Amino acid sequence: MQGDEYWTEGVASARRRRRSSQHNSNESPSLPTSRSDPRLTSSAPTPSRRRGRLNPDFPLACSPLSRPPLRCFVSAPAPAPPMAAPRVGLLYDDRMCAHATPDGEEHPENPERLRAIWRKLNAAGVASRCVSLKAKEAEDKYIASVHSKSHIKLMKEISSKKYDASRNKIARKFNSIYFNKGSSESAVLAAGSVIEVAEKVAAGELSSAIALVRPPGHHAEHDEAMGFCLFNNVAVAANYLLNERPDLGIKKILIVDWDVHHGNGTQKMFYNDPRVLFFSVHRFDYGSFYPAEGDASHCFIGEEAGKGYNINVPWEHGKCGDADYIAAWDHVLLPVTEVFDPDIILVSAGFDAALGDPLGGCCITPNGYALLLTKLLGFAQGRIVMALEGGYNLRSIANSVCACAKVLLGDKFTFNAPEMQPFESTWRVIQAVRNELKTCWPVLSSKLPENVSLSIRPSPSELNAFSDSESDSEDVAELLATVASVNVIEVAGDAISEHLSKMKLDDDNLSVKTASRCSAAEQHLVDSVKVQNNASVVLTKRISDLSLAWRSDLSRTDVWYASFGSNMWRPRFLCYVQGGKAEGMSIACCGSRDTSSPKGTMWKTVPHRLLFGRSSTPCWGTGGVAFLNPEINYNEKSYVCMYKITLEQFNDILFQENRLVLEDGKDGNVVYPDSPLIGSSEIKFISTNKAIHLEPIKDSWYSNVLYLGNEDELPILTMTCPASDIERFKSGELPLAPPSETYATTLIRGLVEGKQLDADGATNYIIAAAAKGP
Ligand code: Q9C
Ligand code: ZN
Repeated sequence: MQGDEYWTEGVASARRRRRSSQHNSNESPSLPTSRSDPRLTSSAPTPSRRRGRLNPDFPLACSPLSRPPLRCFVSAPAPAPPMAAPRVGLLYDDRMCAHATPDGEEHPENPERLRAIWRKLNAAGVASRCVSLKAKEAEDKYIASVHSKSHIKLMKEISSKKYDASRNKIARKFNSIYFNKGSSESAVLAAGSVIEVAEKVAAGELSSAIALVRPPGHHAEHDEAMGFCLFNNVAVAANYLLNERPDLGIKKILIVDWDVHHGNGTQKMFYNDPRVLFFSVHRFDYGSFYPAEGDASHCFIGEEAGKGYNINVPWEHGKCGDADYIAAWDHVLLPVTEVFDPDIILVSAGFDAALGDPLGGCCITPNGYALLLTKLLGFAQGRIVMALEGGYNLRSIANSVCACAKVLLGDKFTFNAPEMQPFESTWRVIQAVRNELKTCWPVLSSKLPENVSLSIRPSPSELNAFSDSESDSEDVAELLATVASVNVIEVAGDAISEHLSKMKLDDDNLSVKTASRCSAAEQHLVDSVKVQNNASVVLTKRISDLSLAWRSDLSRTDVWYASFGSNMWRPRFLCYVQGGKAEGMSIACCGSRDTSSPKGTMWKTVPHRLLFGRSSTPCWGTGGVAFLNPEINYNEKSYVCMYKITLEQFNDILFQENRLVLEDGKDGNVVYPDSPLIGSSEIKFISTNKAIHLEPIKDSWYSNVLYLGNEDELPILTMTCPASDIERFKSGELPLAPPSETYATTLIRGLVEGKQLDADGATNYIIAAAAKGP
């Protein structure tokens, strides 16, 4: 089996079947893509033929790179015999909602988290398919296997009357902890509940189980509450199985901690214990991400007998998604798990790496979680216990848990490889982890194929420090390798569909969605979460320049922003306002400070020539991007879609277009430039001079703001290259190139959905512009 790619035939063929129909439905019939039009891609390398998605011979969830073969793992769904449906335990109990902030202050770790998940599981008809379980208190002696006597005493007494006066003060002594009168009971129930389900799964009474518990546990240390965690629920349950229940035959436990934060508590509790393989994948951000201790690094591999039984995969940044996690699974976790051969798997299942989470910043989709879990089901005879840890976007956690529950219930999934690849830093991290552990786990000692290093997208920082290294990017696009991801159609949440219909989008859009990109639909979903969940709004962006006066000044002036490129497609434009990615985009936008929707939309044609120059972009890969020749040319007629937005928002779009928004690495904060590029005086200058060249960003591609006239007394502005660049395009100093397939598709979608042209007309319009040059 070693070195083979394997999966069950049933899954494989179901996937193959789904993939072919999926591919057809991927393109709406009225929208031709450049894929169907060779004229658009003839001179740019087209990676699509090489994508696993289009190649029925490539196993999904595997890198399509064929030499040398990478080991890929796709496991069977539930191993239950055909007649017997898996018995999936689902533990939910109101009593764990008692733990809340003492005076009703907003907090991301609040009781609504459990209720939102529970409501979703019921609405989706999932809860009724599970074996319902109620919470159970943990006995002190079990908690004592990981916590000090004094810690147990304090946690159990903190809610009592005698602490009424000192409770808050004690909470403040801990890091990120609150207590109220319900905390003690909730904490004891959370730990006891994970014991309860773990015991039933270990005993074979249940096939697998989900414990919806709070407070979470993985940050809690031997003698300390921390990071919203009071008792380390998963660690308590693991020790219970190992120490208290030899009768159940559990000798080796794998703990998979996919919460976005490092499971510091759990790591310490089993650091020299070879019976427990602790695997944590988390944001590390070079040591700055919570809990911001160095021991989250990959160098911490365990000690003494436990050496090699602690595995950290520490992301360097906060943008990881399905493809990155799947790469960590395929190239670290699963090979080791196969050798370790656990008797049961406990998942510290935080969902704060989910798309839309206000604390995590990552973008795992429900489908992504479904595949991560599916891959685990192939081990330990499918004995999996999921215990909730973090996860703070109510909608995201509800959909993600629901997807996981369906996986455990054995629902058939179709996994579809996406266009997204892991970040370059993901390969760097994975390679470093393998290196560190290869003496302990020889299965990790093979070198990752060199080509893997090309199946990457650039790092976020490289993208920020906008470089013009076209040849590298071409290689990347050349090898647009689908290192793996999924599209679990069946898992598409009802809430999403519900939302889609509200957004007047066809439900079929769901089938267009691929998991590792934040599709427009998902972005809408995230938007609505922001609107509905005030806590999320506050936490989503902690921007350092809130107080800057220019923002409030410019928020009172409206302008029309005229887009001639991909922003003509509204969902893509909205990414610049609300943040995130629309379908086809390989990197997410941070959005504007003010995320309000445009106050108006209007189409026009302008007397400027559209051209496609440069040869690759961070977002769209190989191929040119649209520019408007700043010179008026009455023989030309270019379409622009205008959005009425504030001048503040226009500046935020300029910042994003020119990659001036930085991330400070901590908690996903973004830092905008502290002064505007276009203030009121620049507006005045523009309306007389028709254009302004932005000297501070003269080397950026869109350093030229053009004035295209007025519409209801507001200036129409666009951003393009300076006239000097047009000369360089003409001389050949700067390359001209047709748009990439995805970019062209986006432009065409904009024009078609904006009702400016029909599909053929739009395709021809783009082709003609690409052919003419400046
Ligand atoms: N700058 C869990 O997800 N954040 N805990 C503190 C201080 C604490 C997260 C931020 C995050 C704790 C279970
Ligand atoms: Zn967390």
